[in-house]
Formats: sequence, structure tokens, C-alpha cells
Amino acid sequence: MPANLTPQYKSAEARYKSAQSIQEKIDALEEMYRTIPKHKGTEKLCADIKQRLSKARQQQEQAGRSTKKGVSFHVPREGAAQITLAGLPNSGKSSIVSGFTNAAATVADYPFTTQRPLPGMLSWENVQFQLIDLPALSRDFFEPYIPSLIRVSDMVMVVVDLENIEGFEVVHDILLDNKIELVPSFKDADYHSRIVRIPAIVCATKKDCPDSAISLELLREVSGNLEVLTIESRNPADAHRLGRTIFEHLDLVRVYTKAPGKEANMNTPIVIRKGSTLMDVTSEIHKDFSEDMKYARVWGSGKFDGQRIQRDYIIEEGDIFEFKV
Ligand SMILES: Nc1nc2c(ncn2[C@@H]2O[C@H](COP(=O)(O)OP(=O)(O)OP(=O)(O)O)[C@@H](O)[C@H]2O)c(=O)[nH]1
Ligand SMILES: [Mg+2]
Repeated sequence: MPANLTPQYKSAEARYKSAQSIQEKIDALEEMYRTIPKHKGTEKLCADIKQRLSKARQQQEQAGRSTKKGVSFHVPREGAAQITLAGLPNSGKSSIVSGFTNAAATVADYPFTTQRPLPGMLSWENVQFQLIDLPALSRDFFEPYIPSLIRVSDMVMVVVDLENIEGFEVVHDILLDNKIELVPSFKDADYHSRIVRIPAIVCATKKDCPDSAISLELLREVSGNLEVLTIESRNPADAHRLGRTIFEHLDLVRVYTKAPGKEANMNTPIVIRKGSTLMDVTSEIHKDFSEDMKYARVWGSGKFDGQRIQRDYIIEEGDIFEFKV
């Protein structure tokens, strides 16, 4: 039990113990969370408060809306893929989202800083990926809606602090308990089975800490066949490396369209899975478009410029299409 609890904390705790209603409990727990000294020694207690807070909020929610169970936070998908960040408290998830995207994720040195999912867009070349900063997972406590958000995402970034590489196993086990298996890339993915198989990469943070090289080696061993990237959230080159890795592991390619006699707009690719056909591209543009299209011409490397192609043509990275309707 930590010794240095403040008088404010103790008085909030007393109010919690004597609370008569759920709202009073929530207010007291919030005050307890605000006033508890936040450091390694209070991590378990912080987790415990968060757990009680989450339960109390659920009770309140259920009392208010009897048809809805618990609290959920759906994040509408934007960009070429949705990637959720999973990790222990303080592993550096928010640092990555705040460093690499436009989102103002709060970074702090106490556990369970992040309270709600927060999306931000990572730009890699001409592609945008949606990163979702999530509240922490831990053996003691996690918000019950987190696995459901991870389950519907395209990819998971397991964020592991090199000072505490146990984080990988904890996240891995919590997800498996929630019927989510982590696989190295899209080739092994299955988003619809009972136990979903979601592509994952491991992002190792805090490589500036002592003995990080040894920890990194150990982390690579425990991560098995998942790719491990070291990430410094202040380094734009790491954002670029991350973007490329996501693109490659999700088996994506970029194609472009052009109007007759005009140049293609290379800033706005259609991002689509490797191995797709021309018809998949047209359905991506509009569901009726494949019907209307007579044929298309393609420009790209290794092709005769303007070569005529049919619907079953297998697309390649960088192809530019002109459609004849
Ligand atoms: N030395 C060092 N500190 C880092 C690094 N990345 C993040 N931190 C620090 O680690 C602490 C936690 O960072 P956050 O990004 O808030 O961690 P989080 O995973 O979002 O934490 P929760 O929201 O509590 O789950 C902060 O004090 C950061 O400044 C790093 O690469 N090196
Ligand atoms: Mg955070």
C-alpha cells in the first residue's frame, strides 16, 4: 500500500465509502483518481479505481438505458486502414499518436492517462492511415469495450516499452482471452471467424532507456513471427517507416485514375488490396460503375502505355487507369 496518499485522496475515499448513490460513487472515484499520487507504486491502486469507476459508469448507463449494455465507443473508419494501439499503461501509445498524427493525445507519466479512444491520421506518402489511441490494457483492469474496438480494426500495433517487455505477453494473452489472435500480416488474417485473426506489428518504445538493446532482442524472441519496429515518437523517419510497414503488412497497393487527355492526380490514390482486379477498382469508385464500363486503358511500369484491359485484369502498384464507358 503506498504511503504517501494525500488528505484530498483520503477524504474522497471516505466519501466513496459512504456514497448513497451511483453518481456520488462516480464523483468520489473521479476525485480519488485525480488526487492519487501517480507513480509506479500506485499503479495497482490506480487500476483498481479505474475498475470501480468503469463498473459504476456501466451501472449508471444501464440504469439510464436499460436496452444498452455497458459503454461502447465506435470510431468510424477513415483513410486506407484503421489501426488500433494496444499496450500496458505508460507504454507510449499516446506519444506515438500525438507525435505522428494531428490528434492531441494526452501524454503523461502516470498510468491510465488515456480515458477514451482517440483517432488521428498518419500520413505516409500519399496515403492516410487512421491510428486509434486506446486506454491501457493491464492484467488488473481494462475498459471492457477495448477488445471489441480492436476486433473490428484492420491491424493492431502492440506498443511495448523496452523497460517492461512483459507488456507483449500481457496484451497477447488479454486479446487471446477475448478471441483475438495476432498474426504477422494480411495473408494470415481472418476478420470473420469466431476467433478473429488480426494482423499485428509490435512497436518497441523507449529505446533511449538503459539496456534497451538486450530488451529488444528478448522482445523479438517473444514476439515470434510478428514484426518488431523500434519507434521514437519524435522522429519523423520512424513515422515513415511505420507507414510503409502498415502498407506492406496489409498487402495494399495504390492505383490512380485519369480522364482522357489529362494527367492523373497522383495525390489521391485508390488504395486497394494486392491481387485485386480492375473490377474491384471500379466497384470501389462506385457500385454501378463496373456495369457501365466498356473497357479501360492502363499506364504503368512494364506495360505499353494505354494498353487496353478487361475487368479481370490484375492490378499492380502504381497503375493508372482511364475508363471507357
Ligand atoms: N524515455 C522515453 N520516454 C517515453 C518515450 N515514449 C514515451 N515516453 C514517456 O512515457 C510516459 C507515458 O507515455 P504515454 O504516451 O502517455 O503512454 P500511454 O501508453 O499512452 O499511457 P496510458 O495512456 O496511461 O495507457 C510519458 O511520460 C512519456 O513522455 C520514449 O521513447 N522514451
Ligand atoms: Mg495514453
